[in-house]
Amino acid sequence: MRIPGPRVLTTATAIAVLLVLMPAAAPAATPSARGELLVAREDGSLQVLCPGASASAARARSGRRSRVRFVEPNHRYAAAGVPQDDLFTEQWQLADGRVLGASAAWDQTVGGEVTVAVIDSGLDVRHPDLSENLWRNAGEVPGNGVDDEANGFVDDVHGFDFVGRDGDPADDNGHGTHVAGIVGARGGNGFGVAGVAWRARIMPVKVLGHDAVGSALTLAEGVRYAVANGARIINLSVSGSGHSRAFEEAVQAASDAGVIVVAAAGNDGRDIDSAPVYPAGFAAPRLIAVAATARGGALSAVSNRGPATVDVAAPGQDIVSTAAGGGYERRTGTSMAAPHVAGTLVLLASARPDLGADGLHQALLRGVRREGLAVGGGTLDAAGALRGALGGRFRTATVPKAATTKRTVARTTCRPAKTRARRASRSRSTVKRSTCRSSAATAKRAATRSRTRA
Ligand SMILES: [Ca+2]
Ligand SMILES: [Ca+2]
Ligand SMILES: [Ca+2]
Ligand SMILES: [Ca+2]
Repeated sequence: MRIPGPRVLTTATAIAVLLVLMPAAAPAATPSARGELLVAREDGSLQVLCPGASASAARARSGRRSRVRFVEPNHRYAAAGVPQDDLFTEQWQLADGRVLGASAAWDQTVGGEVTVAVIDSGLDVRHPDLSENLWRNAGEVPGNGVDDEANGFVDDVHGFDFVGRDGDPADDNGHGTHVAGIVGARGGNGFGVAGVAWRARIMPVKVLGHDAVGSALTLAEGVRYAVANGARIINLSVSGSGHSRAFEEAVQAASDAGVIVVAAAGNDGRDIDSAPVYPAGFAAPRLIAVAATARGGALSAVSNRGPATVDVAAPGQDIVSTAAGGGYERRTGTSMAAPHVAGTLVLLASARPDLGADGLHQALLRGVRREGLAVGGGTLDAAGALRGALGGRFRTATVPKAATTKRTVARTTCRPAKTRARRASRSRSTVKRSTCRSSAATAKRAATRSRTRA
């Protein structure tokens, strides 16, 4: 009499069961398997099936291989300090630890609820990678036409629009949405990009119109609104050569109130010490002017420079971030460099909540790397700033750097069937490291456009 052995599953049955058991694909709050299945066989081999692989195709590929023991979602496990956002590997300035030291910085903190005003063209408040990180005006009731908490602005639940003069700072250009994502797109949520700070509170203040141009009036009003409503950091990714006393007084008042103002140095490719641009050229002591670097660390060709005016340089070329309408896009310019500084200030403020504006400002500037660029301070280094601010409390990651690097490039696409079959025939018992690019990520990548902006 035959005693039945342990029950084995056919590939088809196992996959069918898994498809029923697996939750519907939705933006995951935790790292997900992204639809991949891991097939374990009786001979000890493991095989990854990409999303959409049919059971019959999988069977055909497996040929005479041994029977399936079990199938499960191909779960993800991250090294500390590496977000699982699926466009993270496209964020060269964060994925490469030599640029900002992002991974080492995130081993200290990923940033808490520090309010950053993004004074710009508005913000797509429904963007899934930003909506969780929005500043909310606690006393204001939306859409009732009443200034409920009496701050002088009606229905300003998520900031204010000084162009349309209403409580809806929707972004009709895209510039502000992109800048906001660099400061603080939600990190570690399994999709899109990671901001420098993962959980900042973004206060969108719309001062630029659909053409990304604003006036001294809207800019001065926007800065005063941000200060009055609790911003600790202001990002101003704008520049112009006309000097406005009203705008300068607003920036000076912000600085006097202990708010750090981060300003783009501008994209004219020239020295601004002799012919200044503003707000970068304003004299307020808590203003940080930021030039843009390209890959490799040199100043970007478009970036302004000037050791007397410009404080730091930060990445500003080919930066992938959030786009108005829910997608992602690449942009270049000092507008993209400034928010890296603003995000780093959020990390500093989260790691050292005892520090005031001057302490944060000094920690940021002391942490820079001197690399001979035509800026007064040096190149932004988030890890360096945190190391200085935390001293002996700076934690060194337990994960070896090599492993971290390997994990960040785990974006190998599902190879064409031919390649996979060839590899499978070569080695059966080793783990196939093939992973799959989700169809959503592929679509996003296709939609990622290249643009150069002011
Ligand atoms: Ca109000
Ligand atoms: Ca209201
Ligand atoms: Ca509006
Ligand atoms: Ca994200």
